[in-house]
Amino acid sequence: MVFGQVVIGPPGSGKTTYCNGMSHFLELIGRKVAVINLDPANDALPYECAVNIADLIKLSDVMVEHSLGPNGGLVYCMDYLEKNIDWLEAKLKPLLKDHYLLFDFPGQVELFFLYPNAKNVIMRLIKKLNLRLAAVHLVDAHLCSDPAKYVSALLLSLSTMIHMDLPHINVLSKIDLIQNYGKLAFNLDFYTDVEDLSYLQNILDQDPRSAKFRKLTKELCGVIEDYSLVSFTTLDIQDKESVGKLVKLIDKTNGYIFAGIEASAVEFSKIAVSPVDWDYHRYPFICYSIILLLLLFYLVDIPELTIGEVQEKYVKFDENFDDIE
Ligand SMILES: Nc1nc2c(ncn2[C@@H]2O[C@H](COP(=O)(O)OP(=O)(O)O)[C@@H](O)[C@H]2O)c(=O)[nH]1
Ligand SMILES: [Mg+2]
Repeated sequence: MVFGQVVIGPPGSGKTTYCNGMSHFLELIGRKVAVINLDPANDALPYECAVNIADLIKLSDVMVEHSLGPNGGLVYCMDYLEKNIDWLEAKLKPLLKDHYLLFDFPGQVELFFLYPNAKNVIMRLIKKLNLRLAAVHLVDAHLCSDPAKYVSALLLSLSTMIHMDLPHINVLSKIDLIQNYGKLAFNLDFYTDVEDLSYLQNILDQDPRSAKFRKLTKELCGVIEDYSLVSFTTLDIQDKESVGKLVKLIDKTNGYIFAGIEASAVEFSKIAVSPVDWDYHRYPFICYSIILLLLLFYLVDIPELTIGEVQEKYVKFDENFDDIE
C-alpha cells in the first residue's frame, strides 16, 4: 500500500512551501518521500520533484496557444492531465515500491469544487495504483482576522470536502502570521472548532459593508453548521512541533499509522543509529533535538500542543476574548 497527501488550497496558502517542509520532515524521520508537482504555475520549485507536470504541459504555452488567462489555462492543463493520465501513472509506478507521495496541486479553488478533472485524476490514481491519500487543505490563517473572509474560507473548505470525497484535514496555515493582519475577535478555538457561528453575525453587523448581506451570511453560516463537517488544525511550517502534530493527524487520516507502524519503528531506530543532517535553509530545524523529539513523538505518547497553547504562542493575550464569548 502506498500512502500520501494531496495538498490543496487557494493560491498563496503555502502548498509548495508545505511540500518542501513536509518532505524534509518526513525524510528526517526516515520515510522515502517523492514530491509530485501537478501545478503548472509553480515555476521556481524549492524542492526536487520526482514528477513535474511541466514535463507534460506548460501553462505559459497553453495561455499563448489558446488565448487563455491563467485561470482558464489551469483548467485546460488539468483537463489535459486527465486525458494523459497514463503519462502520470507511468511516472509514478517506479515510486510505488517504497515512497510516500506528496502531491502539490494548483491553487485555483474552482478546480476542487467545480470542475471534475483534478478529482478524476486523484480517483483514478487511487484506484489503479492502490494509493491511500488524505487531502490536506491549506487556508491562510489571516482570513480569521476578517469575519466575512472567514465565512468564505469555511464555505470553501466545506465545498472542497464534499466535492473531493477524500479523508480530509483542513489546516489554518501560516499561524505564525495570524496577528499581522489585525486583532482576532475571538479565542483561536472559536476559529478552529467552528461550533457556534452566531457570534460572527454580531461582529458582521457592526460592519456597514456586510449589513445588506446579513440574511445571506446567516443562511450560509446555517449551511456550514448543519453539515457540521468543517474544523481546522493549525500549522506553522517553521515549527517542528506544529509539523509533527500535523503528521500524526495525517498518519491517522490516511491510515499510515495502522499499516506502517512496524515500518515506522524501523525508521526511528535507523535515525537513532545514524542521525541525518538537517540543512533546510529556510526553516533550519535543529537536527538532534528533532530526532529526540520524534523518537518520543511515536514511542511515548507526549502531550500535543492544545489550541490554547497555540493561541498563547501566536496570539497576544486579550482579556476581552472571554467576555465576548
Ligand atoms: N510565515 C510563514 N510563511 C509561510 C508559511 N508557509 C508559506 N509561507 C509563505 O507564503 C508564501 C506563499 O507560499 P507558497 O508555498 O508559494 O504558496 P502556494 O501558492 O499555496 O504554493 C511564500 O512566501 C512562503 O514563504 C508559514 O507557515 N509561515
Ligand atoms: Mg505553489
